[in-house]
Amino acid sequence: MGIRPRTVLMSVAAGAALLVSTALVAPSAHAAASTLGAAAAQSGRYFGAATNSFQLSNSAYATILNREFNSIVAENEMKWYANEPQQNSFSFSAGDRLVAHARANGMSVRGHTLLWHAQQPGWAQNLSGTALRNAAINHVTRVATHYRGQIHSWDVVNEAFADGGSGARRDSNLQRTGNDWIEAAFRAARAADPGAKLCYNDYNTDGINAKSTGIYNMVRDFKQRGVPIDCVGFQSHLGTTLAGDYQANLQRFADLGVDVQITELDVAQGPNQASIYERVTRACLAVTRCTGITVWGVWDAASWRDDNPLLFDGNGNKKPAYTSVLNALNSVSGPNPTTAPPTTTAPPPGGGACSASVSLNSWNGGFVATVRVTAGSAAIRGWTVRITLPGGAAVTGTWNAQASGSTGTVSFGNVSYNGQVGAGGSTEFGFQGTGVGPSGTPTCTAT
Ligand code: 9MR
Repeated sequence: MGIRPRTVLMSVAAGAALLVSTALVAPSAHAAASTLGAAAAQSGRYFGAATNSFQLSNSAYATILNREFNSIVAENEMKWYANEPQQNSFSFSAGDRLVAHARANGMSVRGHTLLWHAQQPGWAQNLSGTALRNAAINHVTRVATHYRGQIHSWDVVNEAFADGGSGARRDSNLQRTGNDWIEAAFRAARAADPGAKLCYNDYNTDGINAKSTGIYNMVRDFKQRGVPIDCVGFQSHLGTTLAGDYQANLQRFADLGVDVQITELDVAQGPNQASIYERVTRACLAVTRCTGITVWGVWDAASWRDDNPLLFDGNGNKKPAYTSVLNALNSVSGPNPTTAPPTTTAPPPGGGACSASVSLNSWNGGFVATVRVTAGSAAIRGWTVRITLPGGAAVTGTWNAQASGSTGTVSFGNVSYNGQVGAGGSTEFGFQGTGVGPSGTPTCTAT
């Protein structure tokens, strides 16, 4: 990314800032708003900042946060390591303080983040397979349930795609539980909090490139198969240039039928800082479904980067970038973004049909079977697959399904997060065994 994380405390260079006088754009339908949140609200959008609960007790900081922003996101305190430090033992107090602060000050809350390969608690880092999948879905369910009704948008899954030209998923312990881990997380989040918008969030997606296209293809697939996704977050940790197709990239996602949000904006200090901030703001305003912008911190002293990338300096002074954002927000009074709450999809009617196919990876004395369950022309609510093993073979482990029996004909039923399959859609489970793997055609019964 060309971005240097903060490694040392920087002393703030005062006095050197060049104050550029920016021509005020005459607002047409309304008087210019004097804060970022109020200016964004003129077109129905929010303008937010990442924060940490300990920062709220710094009064200079809190004054700016409360005056300028009408949305907050936890920079760290709603991450897995923070709110489930021991398995099934939850610690919500820091996140709760942020939510209470937001409510008291009329701000909405972005939730960041339910599942991510980084900042996992140690116990989760040590899990794999079914145990990790179950723990991850339990985490999504418990956290989204705790905050039910209080979160505007959840980053359900963060940074699951690889950098570089592959456009593929990133390898991680979560990815190794099966490619359907992301959709399982979105389904669990929807069930737990039907009122929150559910987002996929990533970085290095600030233009049309291999990574953003990989995500685009996933979102298109989710929309086609009815996986509940409402929004895509573009982190926008930016350097000294901005891709010319930044807005076009937002628009192509919006055209898939999801909202888009700028979720972690910060821009390297330098001659282009103010103009890049302005262009990002204008790009969001120009995309009807771009519903809000969040900067990744209030002032430079609090940034994770050491190149002063935020809108306020360490003394709380407004930088030229602040003025460029405010003026851009004030220059546009519409169009309003889509504000309708996400549609809660009723469970599909039962009674559809399904089929199953097995692919085997065998060796002398054992095998791994991957089973694909495919719904027929109607959606299904649940499934049971029966597979007959040859004499002497036995199932020793199963993931993404509940096995009953281990020898002869074994039944595999769906688990909570993968029973619903849209018409024509499919899901996978797997099992490992000793002996020779199955060779016949499995039967599939839909419920
Ligand atoms: O700003 C966050 C920093 O305080 C943490 O140390 C870091 C840990 O990985 O995470 C930072 O926030 C990241 C965010 O959660 C996801 N996108 C990238 C952000 C910057 O690294």
